[in-house]
Amino acid sequence: MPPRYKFIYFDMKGRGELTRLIFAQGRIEYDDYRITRERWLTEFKSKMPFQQIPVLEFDGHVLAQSQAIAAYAAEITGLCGATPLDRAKARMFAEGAMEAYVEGAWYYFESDKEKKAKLREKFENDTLPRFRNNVEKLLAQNGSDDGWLVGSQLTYADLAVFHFFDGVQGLGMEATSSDTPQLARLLKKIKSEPNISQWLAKRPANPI
Ligand SMILES: N[C@@H](CCC(=O)N[C@@H](CS)C(=O)NCC(=O)O)C(=O)O
Repeated sequence: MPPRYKFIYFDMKGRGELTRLIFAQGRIEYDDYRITRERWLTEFKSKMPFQQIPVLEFDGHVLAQSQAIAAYAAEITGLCGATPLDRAKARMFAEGAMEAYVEGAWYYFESDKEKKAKLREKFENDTLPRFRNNVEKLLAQNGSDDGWLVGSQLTYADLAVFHFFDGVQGLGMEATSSDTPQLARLLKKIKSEPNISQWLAKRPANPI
């Protein structure tokens, strides 16, 4: 019997959606347990390993830190990369994508008008084009016939990059540009993976 996974996070994509995408692609059944801020503070926060979420619980284990959870989910679904080097590269993309994503989230959640405008400027004119161009370059460097980021098959690196650009669109910005055709192809391919497209159709609608 496979373990019963319980994935605890807020009702948003944020630091949780990469694991949800990996579970979707790997057809792993899990409890997508979304909590309100109020429940977080009153019932959950003090009990979590680092007083943060996401957290994955199964078989009496409690796993925290979004990157560790995503790497574990990728491991059990065969999406982590074929060799130690590929696994390190996949992790490189997952961490890079999340670092860039978080900058977009800071902009999204900022309530002070002036600070928000500055954060948007930085994200839209620096973080986003830089990450986009870097991914395009790294796709060419990998040279996979099928256009994957690491090795010759889909890994969670592709899902991590997809998650970042999905968030970009959630912020009302253009994901790709005319200078990034390989990236545009990659995002389209991921969107049309049957397991992913099923998840995208049924997941709660949150911008980021
Ligand atoms: N390094 C951690 C950061 C986790 C984190 O910042 N989680 C936020 C939500 S995205 C959180 O738990 N916020 C509520 C709080 O800190 O009280 C990870 O990647 O999981």
